[in-house]
Amino acid sequence: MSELKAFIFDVDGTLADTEKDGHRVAFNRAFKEADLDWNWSIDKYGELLSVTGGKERILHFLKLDHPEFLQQQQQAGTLDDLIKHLHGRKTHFYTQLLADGAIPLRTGVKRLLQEMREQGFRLAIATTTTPANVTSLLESTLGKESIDWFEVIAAGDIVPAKKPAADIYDYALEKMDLTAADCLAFEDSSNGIQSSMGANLKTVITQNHYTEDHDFSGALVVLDHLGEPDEPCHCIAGDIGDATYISVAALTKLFAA
Ligand code: XBP
Ligand code: MG
Repeated sequence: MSELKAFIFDVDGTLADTEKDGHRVAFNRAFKEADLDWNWSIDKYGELLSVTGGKERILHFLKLDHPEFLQQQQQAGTLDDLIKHLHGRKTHFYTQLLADGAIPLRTGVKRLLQEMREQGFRLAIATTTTPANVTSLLESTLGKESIDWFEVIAAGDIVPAKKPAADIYDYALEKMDLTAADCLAFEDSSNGIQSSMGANLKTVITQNHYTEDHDFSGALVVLDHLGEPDEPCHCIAGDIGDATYISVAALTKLFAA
């Protein structure tokens, strides 16, 4: 029987609802600064989220909506530099938004992280986003010292293939010298659960506005959020018994089921 030793968290959509009012706004600011008349609406961005990674998402958008512009950039040999520049400026605007406190943690995240630490569980992060975005989110919501709560912050380009590939979770497990059987993952999207389950990790889903219609087959449980004692969570799939919020005790029970 495996023993639960560690929790591995996705970031965007899981620790915080960062996409609609964070990343999307930052992309649009970067496009405006570059005098590009691209503006990603909430719905458009929801479609583009099917591709993980900001640089990959810009390329996907150009292929879909601006093939001529894309071809011009490719022929001029300037495409990679343009995407890297736009993404770098987007990251600047995004980390500025975080520093201004624009994006809070999702319900239950701070409480559960503190409970996990008090009970001696090991913590890690496995995300597609850029490392600077992770440290900025942690600093702005939990304080600078919270970066050290996570033994491994596996993020962005550190692995060759982004989610839904399992690379980022395999990398985190390897760095922690743990097997998937020792851990539980937290995710919010279909790309995310494909990645975590691709690494054979049992996975808890907290869905959000962009992912509520995603396929979460195989998840241990699908929730609207992690809940608080005074703010019950709701089980969309799976079973948390009579628990009304996610605690370490509830997770241990789910893990052993
Ligand atoms: C979400 C992503 C990221 C962010 C944007 O990552 O796919 O690409 O949308 O961040 P996860 P970057 O859910 O794995 O945390 O622009 O830095 O990629
Ligand atoms: Mg996510």
